[in-house]
Amino acid sequence: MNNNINLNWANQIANILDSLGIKDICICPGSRNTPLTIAFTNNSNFRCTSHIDERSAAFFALGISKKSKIPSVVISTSGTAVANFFPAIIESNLSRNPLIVITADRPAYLTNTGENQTINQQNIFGTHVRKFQDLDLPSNNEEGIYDKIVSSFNKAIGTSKSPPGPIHINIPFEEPLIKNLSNNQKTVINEISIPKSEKFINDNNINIPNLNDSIIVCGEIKEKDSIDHILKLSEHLNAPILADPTSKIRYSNKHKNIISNYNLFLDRADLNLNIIIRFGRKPTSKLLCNLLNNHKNTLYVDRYPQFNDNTKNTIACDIKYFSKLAIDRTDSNNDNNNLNSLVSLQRKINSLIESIDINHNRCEGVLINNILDTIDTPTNIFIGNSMAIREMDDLTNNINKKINIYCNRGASGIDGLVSTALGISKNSNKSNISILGDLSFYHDMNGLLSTTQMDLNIKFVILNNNGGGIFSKLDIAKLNYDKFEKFWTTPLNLDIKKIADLYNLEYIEIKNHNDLKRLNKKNTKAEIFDYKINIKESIKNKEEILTKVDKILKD
Ligand SMILES: Cc1ncc(C[n+]2csc(CCOP(=O)(O)OP(=O)(O)O)c2C)c(N)n1
Repeated sequence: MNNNINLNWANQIANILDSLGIKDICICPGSRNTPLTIAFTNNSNFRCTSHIDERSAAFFALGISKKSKIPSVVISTSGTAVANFFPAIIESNLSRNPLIVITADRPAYLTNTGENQTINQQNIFGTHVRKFQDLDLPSNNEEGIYDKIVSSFNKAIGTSKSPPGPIHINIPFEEPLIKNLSNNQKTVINEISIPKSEKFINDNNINIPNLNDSIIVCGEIKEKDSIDHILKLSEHLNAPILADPTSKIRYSNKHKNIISNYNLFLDRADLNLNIIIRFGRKPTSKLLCNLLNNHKNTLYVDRYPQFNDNTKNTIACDIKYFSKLAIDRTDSNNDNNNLNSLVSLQRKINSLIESIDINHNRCEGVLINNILDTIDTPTNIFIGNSMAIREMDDLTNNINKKINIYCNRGASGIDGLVSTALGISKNSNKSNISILGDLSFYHDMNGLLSTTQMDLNIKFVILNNNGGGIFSKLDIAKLNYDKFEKFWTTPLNLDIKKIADLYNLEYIEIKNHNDLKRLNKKNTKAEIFDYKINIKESIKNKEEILTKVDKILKD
């Protein structure tokens, strides 16, 4: 038998993935994955990084894929290591980002025998992956591997029926795992043509309904090139665009039709809606989601409108294709009063939102708006969940900057956010800023180790309200329950400066508006900006803003 059968097998897998254009490989330490680790690290076409914590590793890989749209790979040993990939797999699935998870395994005959570090890894991620592919034990017959890897890869990048997402390839290895480092088998990949992946094709026979008296709602949209088409459609229909922070439209195009602060006034707008045209995932604003759910005629346009969405009236189509067709096939709608109604409300409060700064009103949303004002270079912003995204939604203006926005809103976990942001900053020549709550930051503190191992140009801005500030806005907070703090807010009482010291990172406390200028300073190292804020004070200050908004809207 060939001495290096495991390594040859692993090399073949690595070569196939190389030929498919994969570049980034996140590898977690272990014994069973030794042949894989050698095969991938020995191939100079790959950028391999090492990660101790599998949960962080998978989110880091997800972050890379989010930006590049090319699947990145995360590799682990067998056992509970595998299970630590689960949160990132769920996020990758629901946020439609490609991810390839490769797990080493013990031979199947050892499952349920009490053997060390042996668990049942078959289909462990269930319906959360687009495909589970188990490989046979390594042998000299490598023929089958090629089809299995390529068909799995095609599921990861998306097909005509399902969006991009995670796939799981499980690879059992027998001992001895490795005998020497030499690869004694020539790879044959170059002689095999790589099949074209299945492409999504827009249907020319789409039926465009009556789009008069409409509004356009944009949730998280990934394709930047849709934005101009949405603006043109909005102009054609005189339809206001209610743009979620994650829509890529709110901060990259200043336009009179874009409404940014609807969450503050949507319930006061005088709307006469025939139809709501919806692009992207459901928006952050509860008010807006309620409108979408309650309106009889919401049209959802998306390549995969049935994926994790309950909207009944749908068109399966690219946004830009639909927009072009809609402009061609409908008359312009000059008397759409919904535009006037929302634009006049938005205009009334614009100067208030523009004028508030953290020197005069300390709260999370004002800080985020001030950050957006301050940024003067092309920037990737990764926005965290909980208050970060909600306050961003409430209190940020429509601006025109080179900002690309990212988030983990697939399942809205507060886990893995540090690592996802770090993954986005990898291979990036832009500025990178990640705005996270202190609990979210703590939750993935392990991920920070990567900042000591690679040049990652990223600035973390911590909304440090000492625990889950969002819970102070819940009904339970008003009931004076004496265990509220311990079981909901869960204050950390940690000194973030010491976390920065642990990882040898720059620490800056944001005391006033002037401190934000430092966000424009180039640095190849990660930095932590600590915005300390008392949650009670923050809630009071936000209420002050809402009272002013009320007054302005009534005048
Ligand atoms: C993995 C995970 N665990 C728990 C939750 C529930 N949860 C939602 S928000 C939140 C608190 C977040 O606190 P922080 O990150 O400090 O943000 P803040 O609410 O203060 O803005 C928690 C625990 C979650 N979304 N994800």
